[in-house]
Amino acid sequence: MSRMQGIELHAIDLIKRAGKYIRQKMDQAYHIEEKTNKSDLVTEIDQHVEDLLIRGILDRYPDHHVYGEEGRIVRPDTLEGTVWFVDPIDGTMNFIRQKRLFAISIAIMVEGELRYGFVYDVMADELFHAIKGQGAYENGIRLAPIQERPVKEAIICMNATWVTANRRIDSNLLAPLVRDAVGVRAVGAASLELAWVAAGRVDGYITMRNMPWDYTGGQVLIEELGGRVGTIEGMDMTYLEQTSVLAGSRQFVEDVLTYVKK
Ligand code: 2AM
Ligand code: CA
Repeated sequence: MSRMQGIELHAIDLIKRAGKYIRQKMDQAYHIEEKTNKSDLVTEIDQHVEDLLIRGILDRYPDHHVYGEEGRIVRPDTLEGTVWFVDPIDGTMNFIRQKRLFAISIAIMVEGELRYGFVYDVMADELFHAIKGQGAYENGIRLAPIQERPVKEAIICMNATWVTANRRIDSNLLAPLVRDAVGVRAVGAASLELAWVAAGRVDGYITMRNMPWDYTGGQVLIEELGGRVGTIEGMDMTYLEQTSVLAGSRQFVEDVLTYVKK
């Protein structure tokens, strides 16, 4: 077996072990800190899980790079070589307040191409994973291609922030989506919302503020199932900075772009 053939199993093993650690620690007292604002939180569990994942990756692949949310290792500033995008707990607010609906998200990029994506719903014990060109799976069962749906037939995952006054987009542009869609939901964990698009539980995900560790795991899942992931301006991702995210079937994404470009 070549070094890269085992990478999927290695990633899954690390994710499952990290999930077990989180479930063991989550009912004990832990320290919580605010990062940029009151909704951007980190706990010592996020930090320790990122440390566990980094160690597990670099022990086996010392020449790989890790782009992690909690900055426990210097982030690469290019996409050269093999880059692991790691979010140890996506949906930290849910983790702290709801004790569910948070995920471990990992994506592996090789020479600029996203090849592997993993999103693990820790409390539901649901692992979504995809390998480019080899299918996308929910707990080992192959997922069907994403159904094409226009906005008028879609359930959209979107936080209400973006239809109230905000710094990133004119709220009048996104409000008509809420009016026209079949329903709107907000889970509070970007990677899970993207995994749910892949699994056909919802039809699209829109946010104005994600980082690469939030969306890359889910991006691999969605693209492998024929869907699209890009920015709200209709551009491709550039992966090293904060970005908007518009994800769903080709038809959903094209339809949303007609609302936003009005
Ligand atoms: P996190 O819990 O890993 O921070 C909440 O709406 C979603 O947005 C979560 O996926 C959350 O990820 C992410 N998020 C929260 N604050 C963010 C920020 N300042 N920049 C980018 N993503 C953020
Ligand atoms: Ca996180």
